Amino acid sequence: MPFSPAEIEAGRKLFAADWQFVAAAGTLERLPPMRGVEIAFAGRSNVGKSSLINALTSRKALARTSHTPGRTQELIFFAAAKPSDPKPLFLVDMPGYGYAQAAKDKVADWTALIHAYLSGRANLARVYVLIDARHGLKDTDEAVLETLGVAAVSYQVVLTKADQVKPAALEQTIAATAATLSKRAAAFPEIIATSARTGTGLPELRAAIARLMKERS
Ligand SMILES: Nc1nc2c(ncn2[C@@H]2O[C@H](COP(=O)(O)OP(=O)(O)OP(=O)(O)O)[C@@H](O)[C@H]2O)c(=O)[nH]1
Ligand SMILES: [Mg+2]
Repeated sequence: MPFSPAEIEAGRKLFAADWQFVAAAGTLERLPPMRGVEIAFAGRSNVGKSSLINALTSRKALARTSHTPGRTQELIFFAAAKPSDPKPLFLVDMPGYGYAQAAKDKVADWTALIHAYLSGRANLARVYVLIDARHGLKDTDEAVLETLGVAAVSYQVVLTKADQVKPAALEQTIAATAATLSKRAAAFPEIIATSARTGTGLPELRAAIARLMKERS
């Protein structure tokens, strides 16, 4: 899905807005009303979800990040401050899954919340499933892909921390991940490799989201 210069520019513009915190929900009951278009960022704990949202929106600390896993503990909703927009775009930062060190009941609560949100949100237009470029797909990722597939929610895999691997290894991980995804109908076949640190892949990811918004308008 190569992007035209016009699409790259549309992505840049979409994300040049003034992004703001809107809501946080630690339980399903506290979710904000369904409105506009939501795009969620899911992935294992510490994969770089919050960092990617900050990089996409060019905000250093919009989403809270940490080098220790388990930083994001609620579903966090962000929106561009454009009050007149009839179909606003919301970015949703999710708690991480697969965090072995956290208390068992907390992990169970987060996992239940993640799966319930991902399978029951009518205005969830796409999920970006983040995978660490150093590690590739894990079993806990497959469980999330399964949930998304059953719920027929379209999703795309984004590799994170691409700055931490050599180009040849990155190509290998992309190929192996694409092979696994080819069996999954709800998965986008293309994989975007990103780095929140260097900015690799960010213009393409912004353009992909702008394309989705255009399709939805
Ligand atoms: N080298 C490198 N480090 C990154 C990148 N993105 C995130 N990190 C680091 O990875 C760690 C975790 O980042 P977060 O953005 O907090 O990860 P998260 O997925 O939101 O984690 P939880 O909220 O705990 O699930 C931090 O130390 C970041 O600095 C990247 O592109 N490159
Ligand atoms: Mg986080």
